[in-house]
Amino acid sequence: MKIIRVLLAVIGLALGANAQANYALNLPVGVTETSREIHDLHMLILWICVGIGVVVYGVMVYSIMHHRKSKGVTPATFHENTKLEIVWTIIPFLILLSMAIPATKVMIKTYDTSKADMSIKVTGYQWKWRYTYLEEGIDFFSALDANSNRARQLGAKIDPASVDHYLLNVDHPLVIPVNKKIRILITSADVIHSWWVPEFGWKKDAIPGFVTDGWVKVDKPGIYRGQCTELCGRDHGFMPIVVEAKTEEQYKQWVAQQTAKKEAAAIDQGSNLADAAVDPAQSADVKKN
Ligand SMILES: [Cu+2]
Repeated sequence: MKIIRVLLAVIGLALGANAQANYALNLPVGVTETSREIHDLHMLILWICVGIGVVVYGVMVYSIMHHRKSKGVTPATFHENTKLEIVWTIIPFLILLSMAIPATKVMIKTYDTSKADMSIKVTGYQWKWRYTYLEEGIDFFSALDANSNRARQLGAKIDPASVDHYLLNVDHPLVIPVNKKIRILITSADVIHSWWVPEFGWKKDAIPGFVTDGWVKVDKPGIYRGQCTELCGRDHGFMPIVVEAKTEEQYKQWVAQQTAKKEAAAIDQGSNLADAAVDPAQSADVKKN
């Protein structure tokens, strides 16, 4: 009866896990068209495998039960049955075909980064991400947020459970508009990293000297979290990814804010340079040096 207790415990765990929002046994459905297609493909292949399992184990168990020696059954002695061999070659071939065709279709679609509305370059660093918006000229680093960073320090007397999205929050999230095809170019400035947001359905390695690409078209606004998923050194576990999908209107406002900030910073720097140029004390210092 121990086995029944173990089985019940496993079922209980599975049900309990399902109740928790951030942990599920199955592949997430995700928030993009391709992530949903990948999920459907996963379910289709799972059910095909379940079907094969039921048939194969069914035949096996039936044969063991009904053709056993104790019942006085004697083994058949035939050799090479051409008809049977053709059948058991054709059936698996058809099954493989029924999985390969939809899988290839989805794969071709996920790799097709053409006709994108905009492009963002993602560069992995030890241990943060850099996002460069190729059209808008926005460029910033995205690192672990200060609260998580404080709580993770050795000897920090902060309960990680008290930190909002512990180790899954950043200072500057990647902001994208919804319903736009965004081409994401991924590379690295040092070692191999990997950019992964589970809700998008794919992940891509960030390789120094190479640019890999993928695309997303998110259909509902929200915050989607991910992590670096290629062991990249000491702080690999501390370079999360946060993507904020905004409506087009909100996205435009965000771009305007970022551009204004950048211009203000440029003017600031420009006036500092101008000040330095006209400041006689400073120019005298420069001459002395
Ligand atoms: Cu990493």
